[in-house]
Amino acid sequence: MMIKTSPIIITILSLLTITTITTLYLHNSIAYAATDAPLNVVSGGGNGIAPLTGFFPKDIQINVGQSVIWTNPTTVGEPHTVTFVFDNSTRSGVVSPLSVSNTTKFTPLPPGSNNAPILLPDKNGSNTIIALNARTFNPTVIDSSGNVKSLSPNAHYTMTGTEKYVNSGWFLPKGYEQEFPGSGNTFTVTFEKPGTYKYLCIVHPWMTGSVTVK
Ligand SMILES: [Cu+2]
Repeated sequence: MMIKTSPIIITILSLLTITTITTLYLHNSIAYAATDAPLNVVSGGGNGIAPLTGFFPKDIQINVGQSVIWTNPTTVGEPHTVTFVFDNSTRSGVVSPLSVSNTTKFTPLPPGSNNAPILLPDKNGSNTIIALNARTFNPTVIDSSGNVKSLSPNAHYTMTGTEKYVNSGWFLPKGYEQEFPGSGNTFTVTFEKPGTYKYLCIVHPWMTGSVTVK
């Protein structure tokens, strides 16, 4: 005897399959990882008329040793950052004042501020200084001793939990990476220490999210 499956049953079965392969489940608005596979957090999205400025999901919970991958699916070149500021004295914006005591030595004006000038070649081959903070553009880590390390675009960083500052740099949708110096299109962090790690986007400071590591 042949059993005929109705289209409705097929639809229900497909929905069940989709549900089982989803790696997140929601509880009290926190998205939990159902497996130890890397978790994707969407940064921004939308288009040039209505770009989205948020992280989706905003708050996630993962396991020790698990990785989070941030990507930017916007259809125009709208940049975002994933920036962890653990020591508030390292916080500074895209545009930051710097004083120059001689031709080479730049000193951040706010005490302890995490500033560095951007140098671009001008038409004579000399450097022109722009008062933008390179450490908001470029992937940067400041460790517990204050040592600054620049990472490559699309960096995969392992967070020890002792850092003062960890920044993805500006990351853009695929194909738009060349619009800003130091930009990539993804940022990955592996979390090795339990705790709650809050972050923001420097370009849109109201974009915030958190990673809770258990
Ligand atoms: Cu943003």
